[in-house]
Amino acid sequence: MTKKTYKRYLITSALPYANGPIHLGHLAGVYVPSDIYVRYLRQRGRDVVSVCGSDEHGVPITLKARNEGITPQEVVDRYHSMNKKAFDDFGISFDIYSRTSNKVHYETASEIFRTLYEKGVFIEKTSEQYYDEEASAYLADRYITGTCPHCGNPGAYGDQCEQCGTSLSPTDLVNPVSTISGSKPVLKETKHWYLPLDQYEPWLRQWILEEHKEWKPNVYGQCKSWLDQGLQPRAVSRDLEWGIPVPVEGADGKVLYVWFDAPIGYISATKELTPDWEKYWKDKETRMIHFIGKDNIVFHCIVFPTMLKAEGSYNLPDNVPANEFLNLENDKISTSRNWAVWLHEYLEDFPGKQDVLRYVLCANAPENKDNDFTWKDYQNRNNNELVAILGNFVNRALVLTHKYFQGEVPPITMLEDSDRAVLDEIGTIGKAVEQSLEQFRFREAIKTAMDLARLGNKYLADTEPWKLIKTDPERVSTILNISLQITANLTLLLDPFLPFSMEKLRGMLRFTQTSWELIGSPGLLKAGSHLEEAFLLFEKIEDDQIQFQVDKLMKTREEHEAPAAAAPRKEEITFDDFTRMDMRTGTILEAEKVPKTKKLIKMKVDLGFEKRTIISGIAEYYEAETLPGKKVCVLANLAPRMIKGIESRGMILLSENPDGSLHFVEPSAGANNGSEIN
Ligand code: B3M
Ligand code: ZN
Repeated sequence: MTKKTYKRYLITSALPYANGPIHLGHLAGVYVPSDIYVRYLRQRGRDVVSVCGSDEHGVPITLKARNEGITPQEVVDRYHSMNKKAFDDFGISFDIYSRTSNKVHYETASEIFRTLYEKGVFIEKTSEQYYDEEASAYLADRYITGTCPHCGNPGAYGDQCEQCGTSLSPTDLVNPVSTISGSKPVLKETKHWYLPLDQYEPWLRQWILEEHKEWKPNVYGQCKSWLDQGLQPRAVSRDLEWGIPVPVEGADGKVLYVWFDAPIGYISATKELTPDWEKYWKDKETRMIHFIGKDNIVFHCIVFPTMLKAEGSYNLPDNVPANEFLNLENDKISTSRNWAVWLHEYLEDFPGKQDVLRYVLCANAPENKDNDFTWKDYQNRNNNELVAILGNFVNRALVLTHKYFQGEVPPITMLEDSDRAVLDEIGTIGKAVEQSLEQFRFREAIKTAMDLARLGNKYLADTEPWKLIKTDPERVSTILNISLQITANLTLLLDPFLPFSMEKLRGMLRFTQTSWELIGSPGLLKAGSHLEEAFLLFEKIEDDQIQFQVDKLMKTREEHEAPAAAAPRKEEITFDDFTRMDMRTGTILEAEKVPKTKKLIKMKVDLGFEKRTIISGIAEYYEAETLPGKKVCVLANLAPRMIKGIESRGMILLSENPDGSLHFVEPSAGANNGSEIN
């Protein structure tokens, strides 16, 4: 466990899908924390390797290719180079940014699959899966959509409902539809290989729940809930064209499931980086840590460890400090709605301000719960913290030294008790930051590190060298020496968080050391050494720059939402098509919330000729108690559907606003129950 001392570290960061650019949610959740941690370890002189790369398989990539009419390879080539550059631009200092279309990755993933296959780990099973007869293709994961059986979301995917977060398999969907052709799929037999997670459950319980109680509560809790629900064998192959072919006999047209090959990408990347890769993966004295977002927890804590355990020769992760999600201006970040701040666009609008974003995303990281990024908060943290606290302090220390001592570090003439207290405090802050970083508490770490700049400001305000210079220049010499020592310590302490700015600051100080162990040691800057000219590390961000960003987002919202509400978006139908719908007026007699669901209300509706049970996803907008007596319009000849074990017969007509809110379509007074609507 954590108390053990390790010889070396292997840090992995989730491999982003190469189907789109990186946005600030990715950065905040995974890459800023992993980079801070890696830079910190390097400063401590640890043997550390940081690996990442593009995840180039999976349905999201083929869907993107299909939408744009290009090949999957063209998609991944485009986004691999774009994302590699974005990470580089933001100082995310991976030792390697690889990709899962590499030869070495194909070999590594195939080899691990074959080892498990030969060990008899997999279960081979033939089952019925949805098949699109028009497209002649099996429909896995996101190739199929339908209604979520848990929350009634009509746009749930075959692998997950994004509305309620439940993980699904295609056969769970109500009214499944192929996303390739839009047709209704049929069930057809196919053979796949399954990883029997259920057999590993006792071991997983012991390993996670007993031996890794130190994992973050959000991670531990999610694992516990998976384990408590009972694990099922999980298919690790798919009937798809894009992916790594299943490397055994009789597997034509089948590829490895993307979540089988992607985490192996960490291994392949290490192989590509160094011939010494095995010591990072197999030597017990290496500590492996996975940085990921919360949607990847099950794969990194349960599935991948089971694969590694079954293989037998690899290390398991010692910790998986997953973060929650970052929202943007109170709304979920969404690629399809373009509700995001893309890294490349940020840099166009704020050139040179990588550290500001790194700072804000760390200070406000979604460490234990989802969090919100707002441009206002970005501006405030820049102006009130980076400019007013950090920038202001180091600038005063440097400028005053230039002014009173021609840019030469003045000596300490005599230390007063208050000076000693300040010098001691540097070491104390250093230790506290170290503690926070070791426990993956990055928000706490950056806040404490900034306390050193706060201390510097307070020291200058208390000692007022600008007043003393006329009467007691010797005292000012000590004060500025101490202020410059604080500044040098800041470069050490803040380097993991603000690497670009600290490099500049080291330049101004002509200070070249970076070792973490030096924090708090006396005399980092030698008296008599010369400083470079001072310039401002941070600059104020004005209201109009922030307004520009907010307006840009608001414009996006209008573009994506208003037209969807206004323009007709279904194809023309004939009058006959219309008359096939048997629509009636009715009255709600009874209504009650369906237990354990967020949205569903079960109603009994009087249609005159009969009373029907109908389930509707309206609980977020209407209280069940208020519904009896309400007149409604009902599509009466809709095929019955089982929802949460209840048969729903018919559909109540609702209008949906662009914000998703639902409103009853109500017949006016005088309409009887059961009257036809036409
Ligand atoms: N590409 C999923 C994601 O971006 C996936 C991570 C793979 S890590 C091995 O959320
Ligand atoms: Zn759902």
